[in-house]
Amino acid sequence: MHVGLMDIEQLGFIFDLDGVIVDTARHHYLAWKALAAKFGFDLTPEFNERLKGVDRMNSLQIILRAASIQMNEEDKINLATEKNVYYLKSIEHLNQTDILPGVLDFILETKNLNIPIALGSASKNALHILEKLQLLDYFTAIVDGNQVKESKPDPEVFLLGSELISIQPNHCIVFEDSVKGIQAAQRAHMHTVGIGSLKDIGLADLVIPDFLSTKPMDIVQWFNLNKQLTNTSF
Ligand code: B16
Ligand code: MG
Repeated sequence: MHVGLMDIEQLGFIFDLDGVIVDTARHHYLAWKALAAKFGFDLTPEFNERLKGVDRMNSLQIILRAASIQMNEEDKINLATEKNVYYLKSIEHLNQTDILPGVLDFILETKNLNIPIALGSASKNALHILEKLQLLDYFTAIVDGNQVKESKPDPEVFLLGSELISIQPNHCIVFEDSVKGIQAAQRAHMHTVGIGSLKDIGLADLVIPDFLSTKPMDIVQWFNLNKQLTNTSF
């Protein structure tokens, strides 16, 4: 299929961070699990799927509700801070070798195609993590948990990303590992690529297991094919 330069220039890629670029999703899980164990709640991997992509305070709220625990605001803030201290300690030695397989090449090739790249993460630690991974320079725009009021599945984080890279939402492709993140992107009228298994992330428009066997050009061609098939404002 022929893909014209104009087609590429109209697209923008928006990456989630935790679970897409780096496996910090596992560290978030272990930190919450340790905290929940303190009040006798067994936080399983299945339950953890509900926390992925959700900001810190809302994640705590979901756990407390499931454990039937009521708490005042001050105690909640202290618990969330405790979780973050645990989390930051566990990612202390994070470095460029922790970037998930295929991601660095995918980002480099995206840059070579002149497709603008934004980050759309719920994390307030995103800048710190991108710095550790030495990835900061590749992003045209970075939107994280410090800039938005609403947590995914609200579309705010992705809409701001699209605005900052000056690409209209329906020409943005979001790479996400969480159900809440895919819902946020869909509410923003963006196209979604789920990273993971069909079982966990099947509501995405396209699901890939990782970035090893997919190239940015494959995504551009997928976008153009869908545009032709649906003949809409895709
Ligand atoms: P923090 P993402 C999200 O990042 C994580 O998926 C979620 O598990 C975490 O609670 C949230 O960030 C907040 O992170 O405590 O570092 O501010 O997946 O949107 O990049
Ligand atoms: Mg994620």
